[in-house]
Amino acid sequence: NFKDGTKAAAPDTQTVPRHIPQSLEEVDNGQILGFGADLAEDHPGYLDQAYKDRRMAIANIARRHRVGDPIPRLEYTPDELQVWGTVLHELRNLYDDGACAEFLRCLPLFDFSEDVVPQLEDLSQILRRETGWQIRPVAGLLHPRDFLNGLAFQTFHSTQYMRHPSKPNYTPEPDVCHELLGHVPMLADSAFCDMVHSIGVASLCADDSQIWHLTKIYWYTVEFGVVQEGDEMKAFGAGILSSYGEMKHMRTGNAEFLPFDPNAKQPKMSYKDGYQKRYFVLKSFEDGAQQLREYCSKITPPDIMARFLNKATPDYSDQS
Ligand code: TIH
Ligand code: FE2
Repeated sequence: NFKDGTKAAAPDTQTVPRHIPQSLEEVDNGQILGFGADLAEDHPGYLDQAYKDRRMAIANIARRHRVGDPIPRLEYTPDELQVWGTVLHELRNLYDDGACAEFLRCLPLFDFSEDVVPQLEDLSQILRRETGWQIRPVAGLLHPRDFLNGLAFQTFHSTQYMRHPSKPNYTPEPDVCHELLGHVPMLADSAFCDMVHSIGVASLCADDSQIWHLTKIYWYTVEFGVVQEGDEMKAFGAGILSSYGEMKHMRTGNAEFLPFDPNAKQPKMSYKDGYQKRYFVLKSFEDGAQQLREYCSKITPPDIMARFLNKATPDYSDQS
C-alpha cells in the first residue's frame, strides 16, 4: 500500500494477453484509489465536516459523468473563490521568472482572473481547439494504468474540488488550482502534448512493472519537470506551476538538477514530505518527446505506435 493509505495495484496475474483499450469509454474512471472524498487524518481538512461534505458532493458529480457529456458546471463558494484568487495572485508574480516559455505563451489563451474559478468544460473546449486534448472529470486518484491510458486518448483526467483554505501555497494532492494552473496551460502546447501522448501510448501495452516505471516518468516530467532555457531552469511540471511554495523552492537552486533519462531507474516519488529534493531537466519538449517515443517503442508494437502517434487528427475508432 502507498504511504497515504491508498491501495497498491494488485499483482498482475493475467496469463492471456492484455486487452488494449480501443476507446476512451474503455478506460475505467470508476476505480478511485485515493484523494477522493475520504480524507486521511493528516489532511488539512480532516476535521472540517463542511469541507468533507463538499468534497463528497463534487466527487459524486465526477462519478456520474459519462464520456461525451459536457462537464457539469460547478458553482464555487466565496471561500473557494478566495483560495483560487490567492493562488493565482501569488503565482502570477512568479511565472515571468520561473515558468517555461511554452507556459507563458499558452497562459493568456485561458484569460484567468482572480474573480472567477474557471469551469473545466470551458477549458476543455479551448484545449480541443488548440491541440485536440480534452478534460474528463474524476472523483479522485485513478489507478495509474487508467490515468496513463487516458493520455493515449488525449484525455486528461482532472479533479474539480478546491484545496483546503488553510494551506493555499502547497497541497499534497491534486485540486482544481493544480489542474487549471499547472496542467491546462501546458496541454495547449503541441510539443508538450506529443511528449505526454507518448507516455500514454507506452502505457497501453505496459505490464504492471512498466506501468510503475511510466508513473515515475510521468511524475518527474509532467508533474515536476523543468526545462533548461539558456543557463536557467524553468518549470513546466504542474506540481511546480500550481504551488507558489514549490515554485520558490525550485527557483532558489537548493534542490538538485539532473538530466532526464527515461531508461534510468527513477527515484521513489514523494509528495508527503513537502517540496521535491531533485528535479529532472529536459533540453526541450521535442527532445523529451523523442526520448519517450524511443522508450515507448520498446513496449508498444509498431502498428499501435503508428495508429496512436502518427495522425494529425486521430480517430482511434476506425480499427479494431
Ligand atoms: N503540490 C501541488 C500544489 O500544491 O499545487 C499539488 C500536487 C502536485 C502533484 C501531486 S500533488
Ligand atoms: Fe497533476
